Amino acid sequence: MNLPSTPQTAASNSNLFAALRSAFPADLDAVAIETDNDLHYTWRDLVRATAMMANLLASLDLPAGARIAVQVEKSVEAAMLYLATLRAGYVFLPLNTAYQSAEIEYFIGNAEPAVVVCSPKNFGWVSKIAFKAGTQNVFTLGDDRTGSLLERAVHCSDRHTPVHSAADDLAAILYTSGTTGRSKGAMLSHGNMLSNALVLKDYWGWKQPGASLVTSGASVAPGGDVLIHALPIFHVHGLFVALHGALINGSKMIWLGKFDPKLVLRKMPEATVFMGVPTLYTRLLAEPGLDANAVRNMRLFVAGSAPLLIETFTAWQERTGHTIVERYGMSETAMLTSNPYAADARYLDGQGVPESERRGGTVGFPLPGVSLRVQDDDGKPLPTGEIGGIQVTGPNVFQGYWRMPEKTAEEFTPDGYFKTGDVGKIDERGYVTIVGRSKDLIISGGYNVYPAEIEAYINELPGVLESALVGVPHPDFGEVGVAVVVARPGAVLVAEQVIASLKSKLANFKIPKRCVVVDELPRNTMGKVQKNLLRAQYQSAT
Ligand code: MLC
Ligand code: AMP
Repeated sequence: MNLPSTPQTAASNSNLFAALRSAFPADLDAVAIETDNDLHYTWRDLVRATAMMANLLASLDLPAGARIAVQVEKSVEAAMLYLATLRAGYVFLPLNTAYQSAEIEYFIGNAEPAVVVCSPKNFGWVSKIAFKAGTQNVFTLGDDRTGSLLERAVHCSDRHTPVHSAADDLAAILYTSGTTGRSKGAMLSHGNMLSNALVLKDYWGWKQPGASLVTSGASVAPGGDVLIHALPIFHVHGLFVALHGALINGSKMIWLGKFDPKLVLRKMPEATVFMGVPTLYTRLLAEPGLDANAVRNMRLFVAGSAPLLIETFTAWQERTGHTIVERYGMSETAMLTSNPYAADARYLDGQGVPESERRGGTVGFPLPGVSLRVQDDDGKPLPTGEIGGIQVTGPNVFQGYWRMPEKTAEEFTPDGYFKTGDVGKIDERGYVTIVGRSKDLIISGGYNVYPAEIEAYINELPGVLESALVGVPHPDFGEVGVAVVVARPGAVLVAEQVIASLKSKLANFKIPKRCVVVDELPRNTMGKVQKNLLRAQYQSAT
């Protein structure tokens, strides 16, 4: 199997922005991004605006490795800020716009960013938190090209040479909540992300501008792939897989501020690639207009971030004639596995057969360069078909958790494999199937919810003795949280009030969709709460 080449020599620049920039088309005046409010950005706009923002960052005299924390609504300028941070050699720290003040306080206190960029409407409370934590520079950026960041950047030069970065220099920190309730910052390097972007470009057969593109129905002339970008840009899926994918191929993007199934359907005839979490696919399937004609120019549908139900996979095939490519990844590793894009003699299975089949219910094969194995709790490798913990290694695997060396050491095996916390198996043809998680995690609409974090908040509410949050199936979000709460002796708890009190404290996607008050939680002989019993009891609770 041939690996796409990654810059290796010490002298070469592994700066991710430099690599993405070198893939921009020769015609810099071609449209790179078209937005849902009809703005058109050329490749030259991307080059110039990221240079101006990089010069602004450089003018701030930040220390090497400075973190740039960003909590802003999705916009092209927000993506430019990410690229400018890479270009200037600093470390990007994206934050979900749903996070509330207590969550932001933790991230800023923990990461100690030198720069914080927030939405203009949040400047009051975010700047207070940032200044208290010692951050010197707080800018604003709106989703309508407003804010102090752009006001300052516009006075900076539009020429900038990307800094020289080594492959293991940090490029981003992504916070992933922890099983103990404390979020951990996963440190990703330029090399981690560049290697992953190059592998996916090849593996998913991205078609460059200029290529004549024959899809299942008609041929799309001759601009190459066009990506509908409908995901948020503060997590791996939207920020890395989708954005890097288009940029490293010089492909145009149709940029949607928010996922809207009707708008996606309207834009599909102009596009060839779509990426989404399973909820996006189920919401698209609910649109009567989704049929083979609507997707006639599409080449590739990718799903991930949460399990894609086989019903969704099959319904999509029946309605559109397209087979979704399901892939698997995580913040700590970017993409790990993918179902095959097409029969390709370069990618052979163990028997020398081209890997041509996209299998529903599986996440496909380890990507080139990724080594994936399944082990039991004692660290013994398991034979084909047996279920155990999934462990991985490869150039995409992160550098460790920010300022948590012990936690980092715990999550790696002595021979350098990262323990994903996912439970799965590998079949005789090499397909990986995820069957569950050893980490106590709920994935709701593609967002991770860590029960320990929510339980800690619930337990602090007046009148609460203890609580357990369990994930139950949900037709739209895949899985949602149900809070099971026990009142202190003599206290009266109202379920609706428990939920209402959480709303001001936690991001909206973390709010349990239902709360039930019970006399006691079921426990095993060791005293551990039996969440499996609660899951079974409340599985049709939402
Ligand atoms: C919104 N709500 C959610 C939710 N999103 N609740 C649970 N889970 C979610 N994901 C809440 C809202 O606050 C609201 O509550 C109610 O549910 C209905 O909201 P909505 O209007 O339907 O939500 P919407 O804004 O349309 O958002 C839904 C969504 C969004 C699916 C479009 O959640 C989304 O963009 N998800 C994608 C997440 C993603 O990019 N994940 C990638 C992670 S990277 P109320 O009470 O206010 O009415 C990763 C690695 C990898 O995992 O492998 O890729
Ligand atoms: P995050 O920490 O937000 O990056 O989420 C990563 C987790 O999402 C993984 O550890 C998996 O549990 C889950 N995940 C990602 N893709 C898939 C998939 N295709 N199927 C099942 N789970 C997935």
